[in-house]
Amino acid sequence: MICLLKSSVANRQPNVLLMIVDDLGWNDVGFTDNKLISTPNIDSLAKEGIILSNYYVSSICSPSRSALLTGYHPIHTGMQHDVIASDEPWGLPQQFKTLPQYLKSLNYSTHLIGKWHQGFYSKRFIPTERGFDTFNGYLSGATDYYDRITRYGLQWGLDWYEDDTPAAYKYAFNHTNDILTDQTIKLISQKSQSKNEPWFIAISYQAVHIANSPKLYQVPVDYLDRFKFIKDSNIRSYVALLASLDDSIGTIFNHLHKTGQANSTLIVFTSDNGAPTGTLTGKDFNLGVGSNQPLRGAKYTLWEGGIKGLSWIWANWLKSKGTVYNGLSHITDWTPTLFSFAGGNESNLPENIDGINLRHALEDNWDQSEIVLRDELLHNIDDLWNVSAIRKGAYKLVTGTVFDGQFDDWVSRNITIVEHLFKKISPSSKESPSWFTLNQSLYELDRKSIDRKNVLIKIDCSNQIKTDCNPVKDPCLFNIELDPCEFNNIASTHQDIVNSMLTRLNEMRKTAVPPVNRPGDPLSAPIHHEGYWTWWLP
Ligand SMILES: *[C@@H]1O[C@H](CO)[C@@H](O)[C@H](O)[C@H]1NC(C)=O
Ligand SMILES: *[C@@H]1O[C@H](CO)[C@@H](O)[C@H](O)[C@H]1NC(C)=O
Ligand SMILES: *[C@@H]1O[C@H](CO)[C@@H](O)[C@H](O)[C@H]1NC(C)=O
Ligand SMILES: *[C@@H]1O[C@H](CO)[C@@H](O)[C@H](O)[C@H]1NC(C)=O
Ligand SMILES: *[C@@H]1O[C@H](CO)[C@@H](O)[C@H](O)[C@H]1NC(C)=O
Ligand SMILES: *[C@@H]1O[C@H](CO)[C@@H](O)[C@H](O)[C@H]1NC(C)=O
Ligand SMILES: [Ca+2]
Repeated sequence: MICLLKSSVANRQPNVLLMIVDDLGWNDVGFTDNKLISTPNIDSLAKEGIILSNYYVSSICSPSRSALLTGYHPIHTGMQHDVIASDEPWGLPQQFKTLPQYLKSLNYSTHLIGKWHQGFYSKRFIPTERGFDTFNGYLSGATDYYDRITRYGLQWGLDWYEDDTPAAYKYAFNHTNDILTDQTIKLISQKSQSKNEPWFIAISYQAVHIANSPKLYQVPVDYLDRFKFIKDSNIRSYVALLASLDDSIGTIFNHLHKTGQANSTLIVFTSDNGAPTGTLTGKDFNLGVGSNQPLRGAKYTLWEGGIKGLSWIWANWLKSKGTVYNGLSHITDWTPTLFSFAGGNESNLPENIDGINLRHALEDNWDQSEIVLRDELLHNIDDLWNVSAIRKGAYKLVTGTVFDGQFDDWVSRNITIVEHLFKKISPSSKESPSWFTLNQSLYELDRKSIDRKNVLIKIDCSNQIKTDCNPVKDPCLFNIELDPCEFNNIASTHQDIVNSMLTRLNEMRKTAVPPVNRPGDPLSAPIHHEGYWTWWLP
């Protein structure tokens, strides 16, 4: 009986819409119970879908996206150290099959819209050579939100492509968010004409990354005007950029609905790393005014603020909609999970893939006290920066630090907001376009779920004991379940656990491959390539 019911919902391969948000902090969405940030479209889908409350990503872009795309931990692909700078001749090694390649083997059409950041020095590394049928976006890690120009060092160059064709001029002077929304909507419309072919669209937002450093955020004027009452101009721009991101997600969801495809589409939302907070703490790098509050650390660090990701999944047919998945999960899990949702047989994935298929756990809302899919999670081992962290059950061990510990603290973003003004411009999730659609149409909405307390994943760290931790000198140990904000280093009283976790780290270190990083090459300079950042080696 149960089998029959299941097959009736899964008789068609679902479309997959993957939404990747860049540098989004834990405290930058409403569904973590933030009272000062409003992301009503994201929140309605999150609350109506399944929130992954113990989800981890890498601390920076290129490693995180490589893990998302391959299902392999960055220590196993050579992507574990730093990001790919625009002038550096390296990228995600080709021997690793990508999620779009797996999905193509199941007859999906595959599309990437937005940021790549997995290497482009040779044409072999660009999205259309790595599994995507089409690509519309930029290759580097950060770029201008309007003029399509990417700066790296002293070099400036254009960076926008349609597949492998330079297309910066065609898209110049529109805001990236508008371009990505518009392209996604066009593609979704096209797809509604060919209903039998399942599709995979990855929309990889530029928001809420900074533009070309040291320039921070660029936002359409009408959005800025909405937030006039926020005094700090960087924070005002950031909040406005978040609002435009949220609107994009609402617009895209409603377009799925209008074209009759929302019912047959699985939506996955993920951040790629924690927010950089350098601007808030007066630094001149790791710039940004995002917030990981109340978590410790920021982008680049292996503290929770750098690696605790934001993720949810929504599909109308999921029986467990409106719940929270509390099991430990990792960004590598999406490749096997989405392959499985798409009808793939796990035995066709490489045996040594690191990601775990969460499909059944998500679909059936497994009670984590009974089934533990993942008890251990390696955050990273980076022997060039001498930093590592690993999780085992509730415990987390941290060794070393990056940038001399400059981002090891708890950073609070101080938004002074006039509450009644904020309420006026910030609709609750129940007033958002996504909610309107979910509520008005026949999406089997569980009306109780949106209000249910347990869908909030608020982290409370008040009243914590603080114990010193100097991870450069000695490993620090935390009980993340009791102390999610890493205040209380319990290494000295739990030496046995420290030792066994160090042993485990060393075992994992032996399975690591050397980082594939290579130093910058002056021949990459756009001045040699008609003003574009493009592939410059065979
Ligand atoms: C993919 O399409 C081919 C050709 O139409 C077909 O033989 C094959 O069964 C399809 N594979 C899947 C997984 O649907
Ligand atoms: C790009 O900007 C032009 C001029 O303002 C506008 O007409 C057009 O609709 C914009 N395109 C998108 C995709 O927003
Ligand atoms: C998956 O593949 C294995 C090995 O080919 C096979 O034994 C198994 O029946 C397949 N499972 C499904 C659900 O098709
Ligand atoms: C990492 O450790 C090695 C060996 O102790 C040392 O030579 C190197 O300078 C360290 N690197 C950093 C970035 O601290
Ligand atoms: C936040 O800003 C207000 C007003 O400027 C100030 O009174 C308060 O001390 C600040 N709080 C923190 C934590 O910086
Ligand atoms: C979505 O599918 C369900 C059946 O699973 C159906 O009852 C509902 O009417 C569909 N909604 C829309 C908007 O097509
Ligand atoms: Ca990022």
